[in-house]
Amino acid sequence: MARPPLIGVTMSTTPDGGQTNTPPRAWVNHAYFRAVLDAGGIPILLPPHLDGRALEQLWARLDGILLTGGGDVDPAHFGEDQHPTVADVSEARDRLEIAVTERAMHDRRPLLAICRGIQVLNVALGGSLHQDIASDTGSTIAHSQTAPRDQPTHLVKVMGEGTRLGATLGAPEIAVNSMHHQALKRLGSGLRDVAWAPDGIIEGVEIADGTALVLGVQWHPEELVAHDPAARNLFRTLVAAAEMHRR
Ligand SMILES: [Mn+2]
Repeated sequence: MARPPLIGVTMSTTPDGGQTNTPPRAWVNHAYFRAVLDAGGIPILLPPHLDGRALEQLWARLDGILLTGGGDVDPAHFGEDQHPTVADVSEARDRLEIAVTERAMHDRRPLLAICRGIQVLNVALGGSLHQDIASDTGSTIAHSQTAPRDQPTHLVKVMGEGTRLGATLGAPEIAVNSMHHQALKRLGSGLRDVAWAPDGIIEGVEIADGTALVLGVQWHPEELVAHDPAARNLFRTLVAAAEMHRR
C-alpha cells in the first residue's frame, strides 16, 4: 500500500509579549489531528518557531498543508493599524504561515485553510480583513458563537456551479459553526469568494484558476466531522489531492 500523504498542520502559539506564569508554547486542537487522521493523512506539526532550515527540510516531504484557526493576523500585513479588539497576535506564527502559504501557491501544493487560515491565505495573497465584523460591517449575525463548538449556528450559501468547494460540500446551503470576529474584506489576488453567510460575510474561497486544490473556509469543519459529511469531505479532498500531488 502506498504511504499515506503527510499533511503539515500549523499551530497556535502564546502571543507576542508573553504572560506571567505561561512559558512560551505551541499547540493544536485534537480535532484537527483527528480529522486529518480519519481522512487517511498523517499530520505533521509545523510550530511557529520552526527555523528556515528545518522548514526547508520538511517542505520536501510534505504532500499537503492545513492552516488552522487561532489568534488574529497582525493588520500591519495589510497596511492597517490594530483595532482595539485585535488579540493574540504572534509575529512568528504570521511569518511561518505566510511563508508556507506562498510556497504552497508556488509549488501548487494542496492547501486547506480553516478560520484564521482563510484569513492568512487572503492576507498572504495581498488581501485585507475586517478587523472586527460587528463594528466594521454592522452585521447582526453572531459569528462568535456562544454555543458548543460542534454546533452549527448560521447558514452558508455555496456557489455550486463549477466550484471545488461546491463539489466538495455537495449542497448549495449548509449550516456551520462560527468562531471568528474577523473576516475577509478585499480579496487576495487569484482568490474568488464562493460561499457567504446571510449577512454577506465571505465564508469560503478557492483559487480562481483551479490549477491546484486551495480551499479556505471561515467555519470550523474539524469540529463537525462526527456528524457532518460535508465537513468530512473537506479533509478527504485535501488528503486525496495531497496523494495525487505526490505522484
Ligand atoms: Mn461565520
